[in-house]
Amino acid sequence: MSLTRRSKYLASAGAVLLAATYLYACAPRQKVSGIGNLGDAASRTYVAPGSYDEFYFFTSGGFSGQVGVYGLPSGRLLKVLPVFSQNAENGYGYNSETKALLNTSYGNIPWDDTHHPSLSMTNGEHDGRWLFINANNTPRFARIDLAKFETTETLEIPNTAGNHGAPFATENTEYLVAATRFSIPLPQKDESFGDFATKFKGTISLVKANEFGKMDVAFQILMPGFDYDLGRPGKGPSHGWVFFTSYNTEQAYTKLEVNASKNDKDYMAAVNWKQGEKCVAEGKAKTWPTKYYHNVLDDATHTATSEVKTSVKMLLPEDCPGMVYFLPTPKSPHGVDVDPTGEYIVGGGKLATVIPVHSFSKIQKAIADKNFEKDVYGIPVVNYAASMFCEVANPGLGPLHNEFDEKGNVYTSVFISSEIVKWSLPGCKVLDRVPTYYSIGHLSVMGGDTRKPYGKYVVAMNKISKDRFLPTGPELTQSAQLFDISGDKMKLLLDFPTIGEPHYAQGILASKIKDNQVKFFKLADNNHPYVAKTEQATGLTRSGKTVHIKMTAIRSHFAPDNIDGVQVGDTVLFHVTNLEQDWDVPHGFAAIGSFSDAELLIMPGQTRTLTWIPNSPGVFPFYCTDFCSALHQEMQGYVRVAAVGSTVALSATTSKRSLKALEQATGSAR
Ligand code: RUQ
Ligand code: CUA
Repeated sequence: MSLTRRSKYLASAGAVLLAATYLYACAPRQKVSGIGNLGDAASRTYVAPGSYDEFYFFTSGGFSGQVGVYGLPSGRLLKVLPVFSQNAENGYGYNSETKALLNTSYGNIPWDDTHHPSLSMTNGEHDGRWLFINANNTPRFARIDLAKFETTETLEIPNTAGNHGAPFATENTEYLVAATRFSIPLPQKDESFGDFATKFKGTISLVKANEFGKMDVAFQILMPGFDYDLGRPGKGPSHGWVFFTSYNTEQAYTKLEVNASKNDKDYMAAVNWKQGEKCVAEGKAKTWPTKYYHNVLDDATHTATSEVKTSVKMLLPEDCPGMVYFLPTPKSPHGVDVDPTGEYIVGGGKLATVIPVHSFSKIQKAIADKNFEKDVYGIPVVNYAASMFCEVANPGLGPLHNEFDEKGNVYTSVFISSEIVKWSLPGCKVLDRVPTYYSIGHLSVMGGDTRKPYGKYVVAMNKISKDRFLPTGPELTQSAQLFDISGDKMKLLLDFPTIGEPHYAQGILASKIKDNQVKFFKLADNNHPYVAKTEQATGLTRSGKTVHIKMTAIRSHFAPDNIDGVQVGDTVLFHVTNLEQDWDVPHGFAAIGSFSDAELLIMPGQTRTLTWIPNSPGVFPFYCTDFCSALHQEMQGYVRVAAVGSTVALSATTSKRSLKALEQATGSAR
């Protein structure tokens, strides 16, 4: 990692801790740490050829806008899923079928920053239906269907800037929660920086997510102008609540590294969303005009369309008493995590020297007793001592995030001292610590955010990989490290590189996903307006300067494969349907000089469209880009392009004779 990037992190930690950072984060490397026996580590992560990993592990791609899918414990990369980015591997976001998934009120955005994967839940356990993830820069949520490993729905979050504390799922995926990182004038307008404290606001959003195609903002809560960082819904007894950390309760708007680090404690917001629901039902929310996009990929047409929404329900805390409280929390808190029992709410403080643990039952009692220190913008602030269960001492420097195992242990990532600290709940005693290489951000225990963690492994997601891998120019690979947590002592098993920056990740038992896979799309159900379900149904039509070509692909030819009558400047739309009805037989399609969509990758039973605009006369080839059979290299064709005004009629042919030969050949090649 470059010094610039390193100094960004350091700056946030403040100058005082700088020396310590260098001392710890750059401590001389041990080759292997915490492992008694290397052979044992190797065998623990060895997944023999032909065998499967026990877990799927979904990593955020960070600034790549994607999601990485790994197998654990091997650390093998299985797939890169495009979400908030165009993807050159499968044409996502380039072709006209998927482009709309990137639509926003700001326009079509080809690339964003993803942070927190969140698996859908039933009864507080991962159910394997969907994975959600946020776009941080232009606030959005996405739904990834885990039967297809495909992004199928995106929703813009209005009245928000910096969609960081998101999208964490409640116990039955009733809601995904979100909070603004950057407070802004709301409704957005031109205000002076000096009016930050009075005119700038934050929001908390509750987003309906439990039904495909119906994702929407249920309601928003207008909050004081702090920076809200991360959130976690309650579980069990605390189900119905969600907790958000905030920093910059100083409400600084310049040089935050100094000006937002003054208060000894900031606040954690405790939000009773069931109370919010009630107030909305009683008509206490205001209707705020706004504009945001909802984009859905239709199952039958394989095409995404956009809908523009024009208002949200906004709740003001003063109109809904009992909905929002603040819990003082030391110091510039970052992570907040709720333990599997739902009783303990664990904060992380970037500049804290302890790990603060709030107790849900104590919070409830303090609220009932009105045990408040004061009000902040009309929101009651619970007495620190009244909600505090314990402060874990000796947690390392800069505790950030916590995950849980099935045995009552907590694993805390500690950024500045670059380690994982294991401690007990309710004991609040540090039990073990292990160094990470280097500068850990998030960490993830298998099932570690659920009511029933699987345990077994914790993965450290590190900000710096420095000398751990072969160098690759100015930017080194991002990295994760797998630790065994089955015994008393954590043991490092494996380093593995990751795609993009792995902010957070979630591991789920493979058995919850692998048997539900869609193997191909049913051709009979394909309702794309330009589908051709047989070669007889292919054809060409011209309307003005636009030429539609309905085309099919099957091992190993296109129909038609000779196209005549196209003219310079025509917009040629190749609608290619993959006729295969078998698992793992995509076909590719590329036409020379296609400058807008470039290529297609078409799944069995699916239709995709390539836009092609010839700018000179000639005869131009197209071909299949995915090695699909012994005669893949024969899977090709030509378009003949005449000058404007030519009298050559639009026509298409597929040579019957060669077709037969090819069918026989590919049949035997299968
Ligand atoms: S957080 S910088 Cu998930 Cu620790 Cu984003
Ligand atoms: Cu189809 Cu190669």
